Amino acid sequence: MRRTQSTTAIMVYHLLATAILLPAFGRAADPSAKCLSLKSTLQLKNTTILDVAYLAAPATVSTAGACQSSAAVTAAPVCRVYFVTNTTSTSAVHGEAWLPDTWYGRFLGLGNGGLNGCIDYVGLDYGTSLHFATVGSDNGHDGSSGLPFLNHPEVINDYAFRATHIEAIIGKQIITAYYGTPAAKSYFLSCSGGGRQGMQAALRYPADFDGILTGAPATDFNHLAGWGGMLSHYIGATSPDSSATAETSPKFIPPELWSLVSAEILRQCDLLDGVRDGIITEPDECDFQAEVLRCTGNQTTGCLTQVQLEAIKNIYSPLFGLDGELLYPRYSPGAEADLFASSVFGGNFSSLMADWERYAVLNVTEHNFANFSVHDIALVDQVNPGGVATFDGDLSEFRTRGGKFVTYHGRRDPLISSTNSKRVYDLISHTLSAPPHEMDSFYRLFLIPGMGHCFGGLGPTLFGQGIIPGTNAVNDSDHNILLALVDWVEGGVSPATIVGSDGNGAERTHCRYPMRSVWNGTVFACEE
Ligand SMILES: *[C@@H]1O[C@H](CO)[C@@H](O)[C@H](O)[C@H]1NC(C)=O
Ligand SMILES: *[C@@H]1O[C@H](CO)[C@@H](O)[C@H](O)[C@H]1NC(C)=O
Ligand SMILES: *[C@@H]1O[C@H](CO)[C@@H](O)[C@H](O)[C@H]1NC(C)=O
Ligand SMILES: *[C@@H]1O[C@H](CO)[C@@H](O)[C@H](O)[C@H]1NC(C)=O
Ligand SMILES: *[C@@H]1O[C@H](CO)[C@@H](O)[C@H](O)[C@H]1NC(C)=O
Ligand SMILES: *[C@@H]1O[C@H](CO)[C@@H](O)[C@H](O)[C@H]1NC(C)=O
Ligand SMILES: *[C@@H]1O[C@H](CO)[C@@H](O)[C@H](O)[C@H]1NC(C)=O
Ligand SMILES: *[C@@H]1O[C@H](CO)[C@@H](O)[C@H](O)[C@H]1NC(C)=O
Ligand SMILES: [Ca+2]
Repeated sequence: MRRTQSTTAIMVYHLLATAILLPAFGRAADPSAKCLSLKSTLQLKNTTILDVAYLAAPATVSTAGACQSSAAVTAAPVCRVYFVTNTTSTSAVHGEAWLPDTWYGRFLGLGNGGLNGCIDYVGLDYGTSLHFATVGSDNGHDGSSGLPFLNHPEVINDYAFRATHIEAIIGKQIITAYYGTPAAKSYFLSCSGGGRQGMQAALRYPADFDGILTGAPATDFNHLAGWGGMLSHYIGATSPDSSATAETSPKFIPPELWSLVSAEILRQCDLLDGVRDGIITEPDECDFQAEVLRCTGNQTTGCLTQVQLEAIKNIYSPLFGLDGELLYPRYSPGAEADLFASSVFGGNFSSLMADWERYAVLNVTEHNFANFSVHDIALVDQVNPGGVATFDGDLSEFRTRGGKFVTYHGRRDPLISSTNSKRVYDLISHTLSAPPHEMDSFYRLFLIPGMGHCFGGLGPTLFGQGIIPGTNAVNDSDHNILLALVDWVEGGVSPATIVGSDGNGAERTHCRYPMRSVWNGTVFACEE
């Protein structure tokens, strides 16, 4: 990664790039002085500039408030502008713009994760390392809890749709003020909850971004949260902050039995793709039969009781609503082995669902989740706070404007089913009457076998998604999905595949849906 290079090397690189490649943009004569002058010269509607600082690379950055654990080292020298924009009299969005000395004329907006409230420092660092003027926001509240939503509908609106829009508006204005020229192209990059924000932007503010890159998007948000609640319910969890109740429930499945379940899932399904490597390339084809793990005779350990078998059966079945309609796809077989799965099956009731239902739907601080059911989900659906659902296939305006949308999803994602991303693709395709060859002209979904939530997992899962440091930030569009999007938007070159690396030399070509990843005896190739 570039961050490991010396500052001198970075400076030389920048000077070369400026002189040879970038006559139109590039460095200010004295970036530090120019940066600091923004403190008094920036005048933006409804906005207060809280701080302006020039940061040479590397530097450590931290912020006050509930997210203060978020800190980062900058990969490139930047002008950092910290601002707050009032969105109404009872809500405001805090944000940071990181403006690299060497700028390639591009704006990159960032999202957030889960219910948070935390500026994405990894994304700011990543974006500026690739010379984007990068802007992140706090999504309208501070911290990871949903408590700020309680009796604050405008804070919910910021979370559901407005913070990203404000980030785009204010971000573009700051860029114009600093560089003296507007951004030529605008991009959005985020994962998980931020993936939902990206989709919401395309639906609601299709002019905000020319290119949108989302990972593991939390689309169909109310049903995703409700599904999380049902997964908790299946294993006997009743409270978001105590695992005691679930661990004593007969429905609870302790870690050693999950290991048994995972081993059995692999025994039944690993070879479906032709390679025994621990990766189930297409989990939707894994028809996992748990019966073989049933306790027999006087066996009491290393097996599942009838009640536990019921829980497993529920977990690996789709979730249907009161009228038999599909609410959310099933849990992906194999995903239970991912590190983050313990936050789903560890014994606490889903904090996403608990916070959302208490603070945004019921407007209470206390609620007993002992009898959680699809009735709760129906209520959440009915209120749909802030229009957060984000399950709408009408991307026609975004497409008509020439917007490009790239999305990816790990097939071993333990928090958000990758099958839901197929479902969203199919929804858009159906809504626009666009078969795959037409979808290809503006919307591409890459499914990543073995990958967990946004990153990590098994196999070659690094492709420049930027959600963690060291995500393979190479300047190579085949291996970097963000730069592949740039090529598509600016050069008309659409990404046919994306190549993942494992950091140790192994690679795998990841396919775009509905193509399939097929082993031909030597490599996995993409086939219709
Ligand atoms: C934003 O709102 C706060 C609180 O209502 C107020 O004190 C501040 O002056 C407002 N800022 C701007 C720029 O309007
Ligand atoms: C400023 O905030 C007010 C509400 O407080 C809003 O009506 C107005 O549209 C905002 N202006 C801009 C440019 O965002
Ligand atoms: C990638 O490298 C090419 C030259 O090979 C250069 O023109 C381009 O600006 C670089 N892009 C980024 C984002 O660094
Ligand atoms: C019960 O367990 C004992 C000791 O492990 C074993 O010898 C016996 O055969 C078991 N009985 C049945 C019915 O499986
Ligand atoms: C359950 O929640 C408590 C309180 O937030 C936390 O300390 C604990 O680690 C959680 N347990 C699991 C298994 O996630
Ligand atoms: C909670 O407040 C929201 C507005 O934020 C409202 O739409 C909803 O109906 C309220 N819920 C109840 C149960 O009153
Ligand atoms: C849950 O349902 C059971 C059985 O109907 C009932 O006895 C219990 O009081 C309910 N618990 C809560 C918290 O509503
Ligand atoms: C499998 O695909 C690779 C890459 O396209 C190719 O080089 C190789 O010859 C193929 N192997 C077989 C057995 O078709
Ligand atoms: Ca396999």
